[in-house]
Amino acid sequence: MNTTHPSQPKLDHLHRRVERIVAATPVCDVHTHLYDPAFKRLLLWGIDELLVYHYLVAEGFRNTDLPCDRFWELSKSAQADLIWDSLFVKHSPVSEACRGVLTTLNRLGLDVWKRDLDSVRRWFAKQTPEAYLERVLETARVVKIHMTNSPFDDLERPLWEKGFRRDERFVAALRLDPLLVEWPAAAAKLVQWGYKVNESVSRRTVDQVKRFLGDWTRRMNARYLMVSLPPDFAFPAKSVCAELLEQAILPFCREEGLPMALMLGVRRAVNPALRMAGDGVGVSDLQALRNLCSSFPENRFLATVLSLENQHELCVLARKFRNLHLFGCWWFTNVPYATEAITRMRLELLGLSFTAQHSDARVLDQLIYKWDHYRTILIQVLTEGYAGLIESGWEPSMQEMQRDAQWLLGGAFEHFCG
Ligand code: RAT
Ligand code: ZN
Repeated sequence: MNTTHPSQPKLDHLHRRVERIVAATPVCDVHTHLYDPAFKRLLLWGIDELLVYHYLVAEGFRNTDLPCDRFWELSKSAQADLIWDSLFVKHSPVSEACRGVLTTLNRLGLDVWKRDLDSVRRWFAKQTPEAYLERVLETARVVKIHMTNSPFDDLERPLWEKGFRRDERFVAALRLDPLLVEWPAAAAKLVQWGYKVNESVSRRTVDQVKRFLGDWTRRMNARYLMVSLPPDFAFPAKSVCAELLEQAILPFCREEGLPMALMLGVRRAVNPALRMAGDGVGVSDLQALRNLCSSFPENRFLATVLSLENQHELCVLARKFRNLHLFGCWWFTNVPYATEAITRMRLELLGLSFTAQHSDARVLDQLIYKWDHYRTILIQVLTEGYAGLIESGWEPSMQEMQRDAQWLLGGAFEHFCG
């Protein structure tokens, strides 16, 4: 009987093996804010974009007395200078978002230790968007990118309406926040676009919203629909959000066979002066998600939660409902402290039936660090999981480990979405 604890050399060997496998496994990134290159300037990249990422802006404001308004009046490169100075020069850049910039530059072969922002800028000035895209995808080993696409976004809508040649690596996801959380302003837009809705959730409104969803799903070839919701989201409820979800969106998803992604727990504009950096988090009442999963077994729900406090309850919920698929460690939980705990908890409670991570990248280059840092965590957690199996007398083969890594990094998601 082979039940002894694996020896240290055996554990080291296992770790190296898992490391090689996870490093080589291509990622299907299930949620980002990146755009198909046809959107030109909407696909952000380069050092200044990296430095003015809203995760860093929030941290930068903690180290300066500059009034918020003055910061927003500055040019992008002046904002980037300020952030560089306050977060990288005056203090060691140990936060996850700061370290991310360094990992990215380091993996691209730049000498970050020189602390020379000008030379970094000169390096980026020599890159072309086309070649740089290939380089980043190759370095990050990302093969498919899900975008976040909103018909309510005035910058992206015109190109969708005009049509363009798609890059097949960039997959669309239809984002519906304004429709569900900014009614009746969204109703006014729909009317303007020729959908005859009224402010109440009437039969006609429901039909017209479904027509709107159909038009945009087809136009984008969207893989799933998605919304982010505040902690007090309730279902069922006498709210436009709950009623539109029940009467228009979920029936549409059922008819079209599309999953609905729910991102729960964001408190928007906690500090509006920080603009995009001003959103916060709250603990969600997951009773709403439970009600959705049990009332609509024919619907498939993708879910992620922002609050650390909700993670365990979410895992247990996923054990009860196979129409619920968990994905990623979202935003404020995308720090090693949390990703390690969340990934381990999911693995121990759900086995491999979840999608380990999404990058949420807003700047192309961030794919490099977000996946580099997460792979390190996944290697650690998987190694421990396999060590436990070995201790129980079950030695996983190389092929089995490769299969598992593929599953966690996109395979399970593709399977769930159908
Ligand atoms: O992570 C982020 O960049 C946030 O600003 C949000 O975009 C969040 O991920 C979302 O999709 O709402
Ligand atoms: Zn996002």
